[in-house]
Amino acid sequence: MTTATTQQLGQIISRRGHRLVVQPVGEGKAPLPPPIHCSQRKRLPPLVVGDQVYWESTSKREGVIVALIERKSLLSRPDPFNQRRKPIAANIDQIIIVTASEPGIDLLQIDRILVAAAAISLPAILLINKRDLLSESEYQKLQSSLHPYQSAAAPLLWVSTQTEDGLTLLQQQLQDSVTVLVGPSGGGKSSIIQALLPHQEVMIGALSEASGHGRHTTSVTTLYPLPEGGALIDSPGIREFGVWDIDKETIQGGFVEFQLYAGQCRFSNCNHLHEPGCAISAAVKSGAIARSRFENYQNLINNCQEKRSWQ
Ligand SMILES: Nc1nc2c(ncn2[C@@H]2O[C@H](COP(=O)(O)OP(=O)(O)OP(=O)(O)O)[C@@H](O)[C@H]2O)c(=O)[nH]1
Ligand SMILES: [Mg+2]
Ligand SMILES: [Zn+2]
Repeated sequence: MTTATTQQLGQIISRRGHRLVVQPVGEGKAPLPPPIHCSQRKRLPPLVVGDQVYWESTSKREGVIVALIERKSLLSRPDPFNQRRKPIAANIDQIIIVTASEPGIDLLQIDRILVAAAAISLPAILLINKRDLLSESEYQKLQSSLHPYQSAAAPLLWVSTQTEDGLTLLQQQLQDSVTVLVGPSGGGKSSIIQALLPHQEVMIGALSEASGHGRHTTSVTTLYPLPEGGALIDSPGIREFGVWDIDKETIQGGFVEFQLYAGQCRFSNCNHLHEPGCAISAAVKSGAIARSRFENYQNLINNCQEKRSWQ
């Protein structure tokens, strides 16, 4: 018996501490084999949900991961408690930012996630959930504050898991792609997955009565395969999606509408802060670039590490 013949292909579908759950690859249209609980060989880097791996069986439902197949993409965020980035998920094709009027729509947080997505060249979709909670006038108001996204940064989807509004459109965006859902706790990431996959058991939490804020119901990132191909990845709600370790060019990459003005500022190294002859500032004044996006851009630039070294 050689080692090579006992190695099998699989994908990590959840991780809790050092316990990794691997979904072995199925055969054709046959139902998927049961998941295997695995440890990993020490020489491998920390593994995350979405990783494609080779594993070897050690007992009936247990195994050890022996090799990692090269990742197509890795979404991570800086960890405020240490200097390294915290990996979230691998081999993703797109990011859906899920947010809702409860617990509140934070445009700066959306822009931070858009920067993080652009930094790894992943397309993002902005999903506003809980459409059912909005009156017509609230909906109109929100639509106008989100207009800059729809016209520039990311397609916008309005969804309600309660009335099932927008779910068909959403489904069309998901086919054959691995999609990670990110956003604040209580926005409805898990509810959306549950609505799309009614036979799965997904943990959904009630908003805390007192604060109206989420309670961090999902604590483990989990991958759910879609029956038609592709997968959805549920992630724990984020309080802070920092981009302070990202450089100026990468932040600018998250503001796609600025690219139209590339090379038009008086200074070639213009930071678009307060420099004279800045084409971006002029576009904001004329209304071609949304002031809310510009202010968020300035906020991110003023807080990034690189800025500290300019001063
Ligand atoms: N009114 C309304 N409530 C919704 C909708 N979708 C989800 N909810 C409620 O919002 C609350 C939070 O939903 P979750 O799906 O747990 O939110 P989450 O984003 O997964 O939260 P974390 O796991 O903490 O990150 C639950 O009480 C849901 O029932 C919706 O379309 N309309
Ligand atoms: Mg959740
Ligand atoms: Zn400029």
